[in-house]
Amino acid sequence: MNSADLKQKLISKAKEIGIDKIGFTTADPFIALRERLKESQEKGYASGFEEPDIEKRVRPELSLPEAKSIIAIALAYPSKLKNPPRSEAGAYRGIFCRASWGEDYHHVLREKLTLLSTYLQELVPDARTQVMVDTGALSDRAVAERAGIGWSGKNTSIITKEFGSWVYLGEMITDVYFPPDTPATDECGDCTICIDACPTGAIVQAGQLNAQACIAYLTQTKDFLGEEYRSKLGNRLYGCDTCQTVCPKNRKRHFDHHTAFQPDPEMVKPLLKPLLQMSNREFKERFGRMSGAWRGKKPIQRNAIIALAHFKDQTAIPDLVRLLAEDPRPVIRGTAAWALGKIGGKEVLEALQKAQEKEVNQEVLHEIGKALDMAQNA
Ligand code: B12
Ligand code: SF4
Ligand code: SF4
Repeated sequence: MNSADLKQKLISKAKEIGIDKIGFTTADPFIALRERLKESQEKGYASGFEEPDIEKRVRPELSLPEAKSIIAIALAYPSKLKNPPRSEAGAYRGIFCRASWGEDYHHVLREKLTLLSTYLQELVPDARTQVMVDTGALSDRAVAERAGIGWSGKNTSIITKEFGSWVYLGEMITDVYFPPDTPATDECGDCTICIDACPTGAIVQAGQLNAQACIAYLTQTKDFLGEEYRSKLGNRLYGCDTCQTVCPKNRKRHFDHHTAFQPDPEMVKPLLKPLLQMSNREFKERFGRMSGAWRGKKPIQRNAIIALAHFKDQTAIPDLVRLLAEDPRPVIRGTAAWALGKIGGKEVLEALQKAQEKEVNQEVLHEIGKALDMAQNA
C-alpha cells in the first residue's frame, strides 16, 4: 500500500474510534522550539512539570529510533457546565478547570492512540510506534502545530478551527513514513484579549508564558502560595481557564459528545467546606478519576481555604480555627491563619492569639503574625 493510501486508512480509522482531529508531520527536530525551551529555562519561566532534557523534547528519534513521522490527535472537551450548582452564602463552591472535567484525559487519549497503533501494525506488521499524552518527552503543542491541528495562540494554547482551544492533544511517533500535512494559519491577528485578561500578567509576550506566575501552575504547587497570588486565585481549586474563556475563537465552541469528559457538576464545582474535612481515602474515592487529582489532596485543600477567604465566608471560621489548631501540615495551618485574618472578627482574633502561643513552626508563626495585623486593622 502506498503512503497516501495508508494515511487515508488511518484517517478513517481515527474517525471510527472517536478521534476528533488527526494530523501528520515529519519526525524532524523541532528547531524553533529548542530556542524557546532554552529561553524559558534561562528566564525561570518553566514550570518544572515538563521533561527537563531539551534534546529529548526536540528530537523525536531519541524517543523512537528511526522515527519518520508523528501522528497528532485532538479530542474536544466541553466548555459549558449544564445546571451548574450555585454558590450561596454559607455554601460557597470552588471550581476545577475544564481540562479536569470528567474522566482523566490521559487514559482516554492513550486508549485511542493504542487502538490506532494496533491498526497501523495490522497494516504494516513491522511498524514501530511510541504513544504520548502530556507526560511524554515531546511538546504536544509543537507537534500539533506542525501537524496542522491548529495554530499556536497568543495564550500559548493550540486553537483548532472546529473546537477552539478546548482540545486535548496527544501523538504517536512511528518509523512508518506518512506524507505530512501543512501547519494551520495563525488567526489571532491584532487581538490581545487573553494577554490583557490574564489576572497575573503571566503571558509575558504573545505566545510566551511565565509558568511560575500562571494560576494554572500555582494551583498545583504544594507549598505556601506567594501572598501576591492568593487574592488572584479566586475560587479556583485546580487550573485556570481565563485566557481561553475570553478568547473570541472559543465563542460558541462547546462539544460534549465524548461521554467520558462530561462533567458531574457536584465534582467540578464542589462545596468548599466539606473539602477541608476530607480523608485521603474520601478524596481518592471522590476525585481520584479526574486529572486534577494528580497532585493529591493538599493543594486542593490549600486552594479551598484561599477560596473561603476570597468569599469572606464567616461560616467557615470554626473549620479554619480547627485546621489552625490541629492540622499536622504547616501549609494548611498557615494558610488557614491567613484566611482567618482576611475574614476578621473578634472570634478570629482570639483564635489567632491562642494559636500564636502554641505554634512552633516559623513559617506558620509568620502567617499568624500577618493575619493578626490584618484582623486588627480590619
Ligand atoms: C508544563 C505544562 C503546563 C504548565 C506550563 C504551560 C505552558 N504554556 O508552557 C502549566 C502548569 C502552567 C500548564 C497549564 C495549562 N495546561 Co498544560 N501542559 C504542560 C506540558 C506538560 C508541557 C508544556 C511545555 O513544554 N511548555 C513549555 C513551552 C515553552 O512549550 P509549549 O507550550 O509546548 O510550546 C508551544 C507554545 O508555548 C509556543 N511558544 C513557546 N515559547 C514561545 C515563545 C514565543 C515568542 C512564541 C511566539 C511562541 C512560543 O510554541 C510551542 C508550540 O506551539 C504539556 C504537555 C506536553 N507534553 O507538551 C501540557 C499542555 C500544554 N497543557 C494543556 C492544558 C489543557 C493546560 C491548561 C489549559 C489547563 C488549565 N485549564 O489550567 C493550562 C493552560 C495555561 C497556558 N496559558 O498555557 C494541554 C494544551 C492543549 C491545547 N489546546 O493547547 C497540553 C498539551 C496537555 C495535553 N496533552 O492536552 N501546563
Ligand atoms: S491560565 Fe490563567 S493565569 Fe495562566 S496565562 Fe491563562 S489566564 Fe493567565
Ligand atoms: S484571545 Fe485573541 S490573541 Fe488570545 S488566543 Fe484568542 S484570538 Fe489569540
